[in-house]
Amino acid sequence: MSEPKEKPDGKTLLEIYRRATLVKQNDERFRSVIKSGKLVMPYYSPRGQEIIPAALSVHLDDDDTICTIYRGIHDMLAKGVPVKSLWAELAGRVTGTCKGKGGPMHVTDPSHGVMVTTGIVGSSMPIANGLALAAQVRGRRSVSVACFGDGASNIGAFHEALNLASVWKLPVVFLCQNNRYAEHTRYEYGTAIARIADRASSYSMPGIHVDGNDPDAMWAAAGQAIERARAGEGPTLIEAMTFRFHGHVFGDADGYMDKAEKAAAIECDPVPKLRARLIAEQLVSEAELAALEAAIDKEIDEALAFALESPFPDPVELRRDVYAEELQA
Ligand SMILES: Cc1ncc(C[n+]2csc(CCOP(=O)(O)OP(=O)(O)O)c2C)c(N)n1
Ligand SMILES: [Mg+2]
Repeated sequence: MSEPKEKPDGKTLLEIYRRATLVKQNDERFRSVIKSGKLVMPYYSPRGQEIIPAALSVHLDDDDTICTIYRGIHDMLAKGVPVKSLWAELAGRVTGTCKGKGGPMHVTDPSHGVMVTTGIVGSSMPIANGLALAAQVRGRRSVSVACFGDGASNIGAFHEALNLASVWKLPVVFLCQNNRYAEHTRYEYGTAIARIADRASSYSMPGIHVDGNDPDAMWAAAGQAIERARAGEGPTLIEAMTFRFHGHVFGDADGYMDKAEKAAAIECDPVPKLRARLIAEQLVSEAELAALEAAIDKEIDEALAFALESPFPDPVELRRDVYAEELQA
């Protein structure tokens, strides 16, 4: 597939920055709150990967769906899950998107198209196919996006899902966020092929290998794949190259990561890089960006307070929304 040539306009670029900054600031606060002991939970930082969902989600609306993974807070925030209900859910409170019953590993918010978050590596893809099939059967124009990591592309479900999506021309985008590590395993140790995007040819669909930290390239790649899906032409595999700034899970000492490679990636942090570009291209002033960032911080302050003040679900909720009504005692 040829490199897309189109670029986002100034307004879209600013919106990509807003979404990426929300993810970055939210992540920084989350890690400090966990460190302080105010909240206790497993946390998988998406820091470093912000541009991918920010540049993807500006093409999507609430009817479009995503299925994401434990490291999917960036995907959820960019897709529009309200910060307050996200924090409440992660803290297991009744005011969360799933009334506190999903918790950090299973956030779901259908009103904003976040249909499932899963800790089972590879399982976002067949579920995304199901949502795409539903849209196809109902004649809707919505697109389904499966977010997953590089490690997940070695799971059987990846191959099964790509094959079926291609055979049925499903309106689905397979978005692999290649952050170079699967848990503690470097990419080269676990994956036989240099580019995951090349696997698309086995399933007769376009494969796009893109710098996921480049907002222009990521926006164009996502737009091309989404347009193809909406036009009924079938799925696309996007491999978005990025880097995970922290260890696999909060508290992981990350001694297995290449220190020089990590330092170089942090040096090229895509969020401040985009910030500098917005100013250099005179799309926005320093003061306007400072105001935007302060407003995001305030939103996060309020979300934290809201989550901490909210009650845990009543024990009676344990079985509610779990079994079909008729089967409840
Ligand atoms: C089916 C399955 N196998 C193994 C695991 C253990 N596990 C959790 S995360 C992970 C690594 C996945 O890496 P990748 O797909 O690259 O995603 P990333 O965490 O880098 O975003 C593994 C192997 C799991 N959760 N599910
Ligand atoms: Mg990975």
